[in-house]
Amino acid sequence: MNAIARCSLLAACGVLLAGAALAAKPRPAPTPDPLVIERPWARATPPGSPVAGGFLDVRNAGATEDRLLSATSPDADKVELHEMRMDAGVMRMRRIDGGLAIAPGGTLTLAPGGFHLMFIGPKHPFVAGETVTATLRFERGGERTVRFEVRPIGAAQR
Ligand SMILES: [Cu+2]
Repeated sequence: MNAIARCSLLAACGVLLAGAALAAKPRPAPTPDPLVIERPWARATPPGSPVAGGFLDVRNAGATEDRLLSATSPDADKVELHEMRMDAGVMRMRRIDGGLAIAPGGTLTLAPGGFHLMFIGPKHPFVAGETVTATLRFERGGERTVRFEVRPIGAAQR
């Protein structure tokens, strides 16, 4: 008597077979990276500039909120998350502590006039046509090292 025939004599047979079928199913493929970094670029600096701006979009294709916490760069003393906004008719910049949320299915946009990465103390001029590097740290997604295309000083494009 083979296993299935013997099993059919038992009241629990259906449950056992269902369990065996589940166990035999292939494992799901690893979840694809839910964070998609798009259009990273930085603005070229005039000589001696103490700061440079970095911009990008982070799309969260996952089902769970993530958060951009911080960044570091080999091309600058440090990198901060900043926000520009109008305050009583004056454009002001402030540092953001605690990171920036990226909703599931949403996109965090870092662009001129809004949120941006501030490269503080560039170790060399940021020259249009070259690239600079920063490692972004996310609450869930871990670290991503991103190369930013340097665009001319007047660049406003995303
Ligand atoms: Cu800034």
